[in-house]
Amino acid sequence: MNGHALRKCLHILSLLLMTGLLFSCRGKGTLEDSSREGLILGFSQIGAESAWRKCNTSSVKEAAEEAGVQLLFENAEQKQENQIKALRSFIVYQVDVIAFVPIVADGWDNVLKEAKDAGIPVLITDRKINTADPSLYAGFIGTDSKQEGREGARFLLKKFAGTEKVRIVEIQGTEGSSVAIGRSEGFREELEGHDEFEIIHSVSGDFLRSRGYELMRDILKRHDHIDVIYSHNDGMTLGVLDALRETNLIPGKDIVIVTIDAEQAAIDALIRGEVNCVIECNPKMGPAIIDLAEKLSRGESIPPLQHVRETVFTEYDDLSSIEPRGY
Ligand code: GZL
Repeated sequence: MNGHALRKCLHILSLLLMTGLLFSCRGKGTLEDSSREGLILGFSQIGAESAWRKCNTSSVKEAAEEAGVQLLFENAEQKQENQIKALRSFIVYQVDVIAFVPIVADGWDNVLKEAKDAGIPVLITDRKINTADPSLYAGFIGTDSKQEGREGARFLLKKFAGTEKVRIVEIQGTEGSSVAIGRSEGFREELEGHDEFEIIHSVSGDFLRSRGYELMRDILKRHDHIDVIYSHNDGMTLGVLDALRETNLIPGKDIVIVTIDAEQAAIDALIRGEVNCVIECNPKMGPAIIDLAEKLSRGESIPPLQHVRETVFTEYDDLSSIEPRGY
């Protein structure tokens, strides 16, 4: 048997074992009886691509532990197909509630129909999905990415008031993700009618620091005059700063930088003057997710859409009072 066939068999065997084990430790008889332990929540996380994501994961795990919720946690390693497999395994296991971060906005209807048919409520968190059937999930809690984009544009409108020409480079997040779409749309909507602002280059860095670095080196070869970098997350911004350190350009002065997430490293860069505006995107939604999951497990309805509280930090603020970010 060649290596590929062996890997295939092992994969199938592991899936059967997982399903078998899951059934054996749950057993049909225990699903209904009162001896069953508390809420069982299946959670599919997209990966660990940024400090923000790692904090988001910790927040969910800590909140589940605090609440005595049995958490089945799956890391999809940036692949939608892994998330779909995870959701299907949660359905087989007959969890009480499913929660997940959809890495991209499209392609969820089929698996959500399977969850609905199995009578398992689904909570969507952090990123949104596109679907023609809103009955496929119980509700959403996460960040308002369009508002984040608007805030970035508002800062630039203030910073460059009266300037004739402002050349902007946009480094976007994961293509097809609701947050990259929202941050692009909100930013552009706010700049509408201000023709002095021109987006001269827009490219996806997939929320990764390494891509931010590689892209910035390439962009500097293509454009000899850049006024602003608008980066969809701090991880990519740190890569941009890595690249700028290899030049004689002074970040925050020669090139204005707007970034989103508000991880500690970005706040530190703001305090050093290397970054000009940091828009908070709050990853600490674990307690709210657990609270909503518990409501769903009791058959209660939840709000269809909830945005977490977020703020903006800029060079115009008193930066000495910013609380440690914790991520
Ligand atoms: C935003 C979240 C994004 C963060 C990135 O809600 O989905 O994903 O901005 C993370 O840091 O990778």
